[in-house]
Amino acid sequence: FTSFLSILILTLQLSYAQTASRTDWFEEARFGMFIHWGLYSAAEGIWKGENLRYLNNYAEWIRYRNRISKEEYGELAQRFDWQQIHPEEWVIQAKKAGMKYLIMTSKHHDGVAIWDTKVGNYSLPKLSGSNRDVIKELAEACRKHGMKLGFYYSHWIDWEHPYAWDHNIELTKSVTPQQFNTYWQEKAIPQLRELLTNYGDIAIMWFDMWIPYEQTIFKREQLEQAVQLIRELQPNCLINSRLGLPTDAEFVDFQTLGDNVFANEYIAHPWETPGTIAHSWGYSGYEKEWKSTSQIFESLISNVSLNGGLTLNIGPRANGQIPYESISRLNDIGQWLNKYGEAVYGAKGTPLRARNFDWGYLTSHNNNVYAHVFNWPLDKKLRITGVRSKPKAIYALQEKKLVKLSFEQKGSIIHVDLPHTATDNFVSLVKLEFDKI
Ligand code: FHN
Repeated sequence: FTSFLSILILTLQLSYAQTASRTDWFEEARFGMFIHWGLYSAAEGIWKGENLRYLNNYAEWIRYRNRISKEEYGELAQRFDWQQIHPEEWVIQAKKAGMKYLIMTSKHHDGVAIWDTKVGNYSLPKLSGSNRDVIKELAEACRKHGMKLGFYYSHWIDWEHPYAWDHNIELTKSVTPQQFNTYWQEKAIPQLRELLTNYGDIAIMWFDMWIPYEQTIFKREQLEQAVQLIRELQPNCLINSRLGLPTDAEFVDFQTLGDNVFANEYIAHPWETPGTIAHSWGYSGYEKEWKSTSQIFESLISNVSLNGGLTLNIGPRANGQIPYESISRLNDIGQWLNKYGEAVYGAKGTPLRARNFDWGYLTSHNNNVYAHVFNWPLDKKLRITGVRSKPKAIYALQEKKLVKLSFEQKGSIIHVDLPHTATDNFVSLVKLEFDKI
């Protein structure tokens, strides 16, 4: 029995060590790009002249919300301007934003494969007659620019296949487990195999189901079949929690929170929030609800302060163009990260557990704590509570310079004397150096 126990402990340690090493790069990255781009991008939120942009009938859900036939929906493929479509531009923009990974919708709920799939004919290359494999081009560009590549795959909802789950706009709502398994074995698993075989190293498989698998038609062994395929073909590929398996399952590498949901407490295992810059994910025409750069940046910093990250979405148009409002925000954030990335990349929350300051958030990296000051205190005194040890020194970061600051500490409260004006017109950083935190 003793030898069995020691083998079991060793096995668990090895699997934990492997999982731990598998996610190291993800916890270093903290910031990645999500891209929603597909047939829906050509609708631009309008169907047959009706502007649907504010009715939640937008973008990637436009076919379902408007009960559009498969044939009519497929005609959108003729609107793509292939001369203008250069996926490398998306990768370059992600790099400029300081992003370290890129997750591309390979097949969304509409069931249209973006790559040149051999599983059926319902793919953008075939529907458009372009024979362009954007996934192949994207994979090549990611390798060229050192960007990790992941795929979003809608494994549960597929409006093209007669036996995929629910939301079937042309068929009965009820699909039997046997029928669903036909979809799973004939379309989903073979397509996953193509994505995991034909495009080089895949860093993330990002699935999209918002409820535990037990509440759906899935059987656990079907999901474990997908995990086994991923582990076999791409051993270092991370799997997110929206596959549907329990977050604490050994198969789940990181937790995906709700859309645009930002944590309010520290989460020990790796996690991220998928977030939008605009209202919708796919391009749905001109939008009035663009988040500000500081709103987006606060989401990133708030998540990093609680040990998480942000996967920020863009929705390019059917000519590949990224909306200007997205580019401007991504470039602002990228410029800041280029100067002060040490406070984000590989950073975590702090043992100070200090939260909800009126001026901003704390992150920590090695033995440094970074105060991200969104609201420069009018009295030029930065008050940090919950500090259990004494900092060796405190600096304001200005571009790449360190400006030493005076401070006083009473018990666990530190008052830092700040420079007269903020050190950065965006988010200012104060760095506290400790011997150990
Ligand atoms: O229904 C999808 C939606 O279109 C989008 O892809 C988001 C991204 O997280 N996921 C689902 C809604 O949560």
